Amino acid sequence: MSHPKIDFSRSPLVMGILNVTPDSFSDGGQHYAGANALAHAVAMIDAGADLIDVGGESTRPGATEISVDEELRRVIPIIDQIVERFDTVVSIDTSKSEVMRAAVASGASMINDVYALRNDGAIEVAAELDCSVCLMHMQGEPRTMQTSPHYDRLPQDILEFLARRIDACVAGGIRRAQIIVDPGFGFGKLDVHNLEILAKLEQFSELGSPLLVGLSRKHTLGNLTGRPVTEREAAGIAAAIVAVQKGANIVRTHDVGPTVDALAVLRATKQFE
Ligand code: 7PJ
Repeated sequence: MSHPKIDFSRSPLVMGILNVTPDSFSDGGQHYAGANALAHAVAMIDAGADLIDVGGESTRPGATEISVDEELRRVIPIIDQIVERFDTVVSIDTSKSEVMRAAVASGASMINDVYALRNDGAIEVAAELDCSVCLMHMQGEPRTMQTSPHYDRLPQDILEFLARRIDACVAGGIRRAQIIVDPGFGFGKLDVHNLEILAKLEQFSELGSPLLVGLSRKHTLGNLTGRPVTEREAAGIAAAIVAVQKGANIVRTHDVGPTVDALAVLRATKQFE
């Protein structure tokens, strides 16, 4: 398959979020309609996004589930349009194996699954497609995950989950080099959990896979700053810088331009360390 590969030699990479959902928590569905979605993708690519993560189903608590057909109607046209115009890596944010297959056929080269390929058929399809996969930790499931999350030890509980998922994926035929891991900030985690995981992020390097983090606009940043979802950009950039200094390779964000700028400063200082 001739889709662009993720170039980790240019790490840290910035992944721009493209929600094509009418009910996403962070942007209220403003990029939902076709022309708006493409314009937003173009703006993020112009701002320096290395990857675009296309998602058709909201995972926020209380979001309604949608059918495979509806998800395909949302994501496939925009993937086609991005791939036709740009070499930027397209990631498909889905947990459904049918959507994974169709998105990769359209030119996506990464699967970003908040269920870490735990749904039926997901590992088999990802192995067959031989594309990059992001395995994210989530405790519980989106509808109820924030009710009473509990951890015995952090970050060990999450490291153990991810290590088991890596093993299951490799046993299922996914090449280890294709695997990316993600602690899943906000997915079955209280503020204290998110902050402890961020503080101890270096430990994720023991998994031996590139690390993706997504803190952009999340509740913990709102609680730390007292700011609504539209005013969390600065907090998100600070969180991204902390994460990259502790080893994150990909930053998933709504605010691509400012994140790219902030990482340019960090990169410029790194050469003298
Ligand atoms: C994440 C995600 C994340 C990965 C969402 C939001 C909620 N995928 N999808 N990591 N979050 N890999 O964007 O606020 O943290 S949806």
